[in-house]
Amino acid sequence: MALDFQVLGQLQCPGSLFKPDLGTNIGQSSRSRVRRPRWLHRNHPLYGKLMSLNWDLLAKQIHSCNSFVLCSHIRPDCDALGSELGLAGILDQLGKQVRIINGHPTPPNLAFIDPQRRIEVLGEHVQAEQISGDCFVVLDTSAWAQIGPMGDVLRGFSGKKLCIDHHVGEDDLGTQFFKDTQAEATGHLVAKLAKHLNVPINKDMAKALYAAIATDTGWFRFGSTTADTYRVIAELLECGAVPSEIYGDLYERDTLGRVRLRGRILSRTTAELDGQLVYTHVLKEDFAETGAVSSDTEDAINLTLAIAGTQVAVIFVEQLNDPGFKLSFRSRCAVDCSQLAGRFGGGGHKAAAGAFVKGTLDEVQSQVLPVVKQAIADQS
Ligand SMILES: [Mn+2]
Repeated sequence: MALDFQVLGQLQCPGSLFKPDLGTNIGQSSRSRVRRPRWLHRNHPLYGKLMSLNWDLLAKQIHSCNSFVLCSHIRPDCDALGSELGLAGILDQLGKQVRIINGHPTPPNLAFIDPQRRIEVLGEHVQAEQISGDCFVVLDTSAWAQIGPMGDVLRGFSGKKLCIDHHVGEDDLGTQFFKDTQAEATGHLVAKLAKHLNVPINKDMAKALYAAIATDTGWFRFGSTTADTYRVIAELLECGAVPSEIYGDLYERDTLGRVRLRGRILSRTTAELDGQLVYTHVLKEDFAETGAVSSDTEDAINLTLAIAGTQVAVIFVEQLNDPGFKLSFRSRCAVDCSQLAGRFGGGGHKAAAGAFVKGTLDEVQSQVLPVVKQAIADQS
């Protein structure tokens, strides 16, 4: 995963992967972490040799088990789902039994990644007490909070426990860690694992792993993208991944209503302070008039970030049930959105946050916009 929700992921994924150069932990347990010397940057010719995850140990662990339970994080994204499906494909070919069980369902817009619908949901397709196996593998997270309802299953699991991930930092999950925090996506690690195990990547696996890597790198534009990214992507193309199909499945499935709502949001965009502050709004009646639904406003604010010079963006979305507006803040500068949102009883992260304010559009805007303008003035 990149962060809590997709929007944040887009903004913060590279940052979360590149914490200060304090050394990175690779393979095995947290007790045997390998420290990366400062001179050994990712592009150094010796990097791959010296810092590679302990593939032999991981391969050995996999060979020693017969039945597997795979799980990833809540609010699963393409890297979570694609890594699970890729690893399941590897295990299938090794003749192992595999179940993929997540704490949260696959979002409908990502269902294309799992055409055989083999990903199960705890409490929906399977109950905790029905889950057993020789080996539990956590993918694309190392944090209890992100494992969600599957956490109790992991705690109570009596077999081997492994974690394959690329996130910096980890909780004591009671797993052996196989991590490469320089990797741009867990999907890349799974593709490498296939190589180490000498298992061919079939078309379905290639599609799942391509989607994992493409989305976690913001379609190959984040700072986490490397020459090695393109190398593994080239291999996935040779194994049958079709980028135009995957892109279409991900980004060309909007409803007419969503597109029309987007038109209204864009046409109402207002800029102030020489374009540093950009804001727009959605009214209750927009939903019925365009045919959009409330989730269609989810990433609308990011459209306004495309305008050159935008430092802070705010969207005011009138709520269907509460008499007021949901605010979303985005910052591309020193302005801290969590502080802005906090002024109105909300919260979030530095680059993205939200709040709810009661009142009409005029009332809400006249409360909120001066505070935002002041914050922009204070940081310059
Ligand atoms: Mn990821």
